[in-house]
Amino acid sequence: LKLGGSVITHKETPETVDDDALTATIEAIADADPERLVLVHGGGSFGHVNAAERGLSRTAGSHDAADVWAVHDAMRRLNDTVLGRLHDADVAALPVHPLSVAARDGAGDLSVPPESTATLLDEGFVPVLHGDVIGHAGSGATIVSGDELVVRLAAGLDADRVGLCSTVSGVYADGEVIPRITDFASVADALGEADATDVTGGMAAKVRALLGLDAPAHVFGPASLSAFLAGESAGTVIDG
Ligand code: IP8
Repeated sequence: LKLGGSVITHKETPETVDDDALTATIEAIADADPERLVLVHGGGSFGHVNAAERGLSRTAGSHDAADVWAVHDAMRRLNDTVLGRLHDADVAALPVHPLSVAARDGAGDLSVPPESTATLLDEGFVPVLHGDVIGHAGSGATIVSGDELVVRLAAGLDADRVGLCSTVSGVYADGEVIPRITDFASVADALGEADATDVTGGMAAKVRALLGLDAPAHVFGPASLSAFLAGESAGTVIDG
């Protein structure tokens, strides 16, 4: 389950957690008490400002440890807050920091070795990853987004289901949430495709990546989180 940064932070105020939204989200997770759950959260008002100030993106890296640390530190502090709240709700959460496990090769391809997350999961813990900075061959360190981590981990862990909880209720076409997407061609027009150039994590790229997974992915808003955790369909189901 990916929790979008805009769900758990106030996006317009730097480094501010949205307390009410985070509490509601964690209550939904604690109440559902799923048998196996991996969480990934985005940055929202954490991480992105530092990344922009220091010129870091998924492709533009830095060899300056101070740049890399500034972004990681912001994301780690948000992760600490999320972890603390999960513990308060008796969820057995433990952090997995992508900086320490993931990397990009010289072509920019991401690898997220799943062993650490898989073992924690098998042992009954709830691993919690986050958007981060990671080593990038030839470029120092670059940003990895929560969405990228979800796609890689879902494949690496052979996930049954994937959930992407953000502030939108699903994937939209003509002002309506599309209930189900089974192939890209049927939604390309609605998503305003320009996929080859879409490196910033737009919806077209997201849908395409999720269609490539074996597991169905649900894209939904916070109001549908409990339904998703209960095994029901939520928002748009992307199932290639
Ligand atoms: O919000 C944040 O992850 P995202 C990544 O999922 C940063 O894009 C800026 C460290």
